[in-house]
Amino acid sequence: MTKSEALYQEALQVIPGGVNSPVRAFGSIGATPKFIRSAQGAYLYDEDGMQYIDYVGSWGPMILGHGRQEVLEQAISACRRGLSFGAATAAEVEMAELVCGMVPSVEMVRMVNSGTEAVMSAIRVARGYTGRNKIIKFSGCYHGHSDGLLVKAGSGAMTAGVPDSLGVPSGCTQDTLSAAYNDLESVEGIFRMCGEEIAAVVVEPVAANMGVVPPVPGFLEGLRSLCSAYGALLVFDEVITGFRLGADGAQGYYHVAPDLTAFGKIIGGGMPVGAYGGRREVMELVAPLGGVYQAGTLSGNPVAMAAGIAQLTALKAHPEWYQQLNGQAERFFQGIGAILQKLGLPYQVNYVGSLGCLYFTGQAVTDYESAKSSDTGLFARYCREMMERGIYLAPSQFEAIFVSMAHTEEILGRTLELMEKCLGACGQ
Ligand code: HOZ
Repeated sequence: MTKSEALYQEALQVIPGGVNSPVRAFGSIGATPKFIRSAQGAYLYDEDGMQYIDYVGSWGPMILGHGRQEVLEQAISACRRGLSFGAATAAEVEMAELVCGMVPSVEMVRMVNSGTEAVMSAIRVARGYTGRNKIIKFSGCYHGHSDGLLVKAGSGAMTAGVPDSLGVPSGCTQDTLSAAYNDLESVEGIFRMCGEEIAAVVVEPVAANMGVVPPVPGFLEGLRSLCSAYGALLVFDEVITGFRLGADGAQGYYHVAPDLTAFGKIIGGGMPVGAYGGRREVMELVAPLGGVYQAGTLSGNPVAMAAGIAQLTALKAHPEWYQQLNGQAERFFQGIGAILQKLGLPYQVNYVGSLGCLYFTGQAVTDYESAKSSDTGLFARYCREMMERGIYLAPSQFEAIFVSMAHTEEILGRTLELMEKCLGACGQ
């Protein structure tokens, strides 16, 4: 028995499913989790000393690669000054100025501890601002695990086949309306029906929790127009795309400005962080300025702020890094396409910037329904093969491949070679 297997057996006794977040259980690919001991650059190392090229990157934040010196040093020196004060710090001001400076639609920002909290709070603000209750979300988009948003959710909920969770009172979801991603008409239909009651449209500008589904041209622009026409707020969930597609996230990439944006993960350089922000007149509703209550002892935690500031400062100072990363990732994803062509496999590769997904379906993937057409059994086999060869992929068809700055051409090339072998093996 490997150390990972032994740890998993132990974990099963005391942690539900042996893990602290469902996707990590590897259940959907018929495997057991690798217990990770350390990480450096593009690599993860498990408790058995196995090395893996990491395409999860802690589900997004490790855009610079693991163990970046400038991030570690700032975090360690912040640790020495104190782990938590539950009081205002200069670092919070610096972080807020950085975020507002990098993302033009964000004039004020509030730090929280996770993406879940960020989206949940942004929606509360939207409801407080508009005085309305209903929200529109999209099937297959995942916005964390708050009650009102676990409706046709992507990510782990989709993998586990339970996109609506037990334990969520129907009262909590009665104001959550679902539309189809990339289908503006489905949104227009809802607005026509009850436009005066809609507080917000919340969307992942690139859906990255049902694999990776880019918005079709006009979709985000259409949402913007509908929200403006009906007096609803447009909320972008940029937990995955923020500071990843570019310094100004998906909203800069697609040139569509939301009213509110939720951030997560990447904003803390790997520490537990989230944030939400947007137009000043809207954010001024947040307590103690306004009547929308939201609070947290660990919000703006000094260690998290230090790591996040270091990462964002580096990204801000090097806009060319995004060009480099996106270019490299594009060649990688095109390389996957070339392998599929060579092997005569009809599968689909979707990508935007350094986010991508290989779907085991012959159908173009543009929404939840088409994403679900992927053969998850085949994905499971492929994923296990890759893992055995030292490539660490998210153990779910419905998560993204994350490429980081630490993935050199050589590493990406080596991955493609192994991928060709695995896809060849799976096709037989
Ligand atoms: N919600 C994350 C994927 N989109 C999974 C987080 C985790 O398991 O760490």
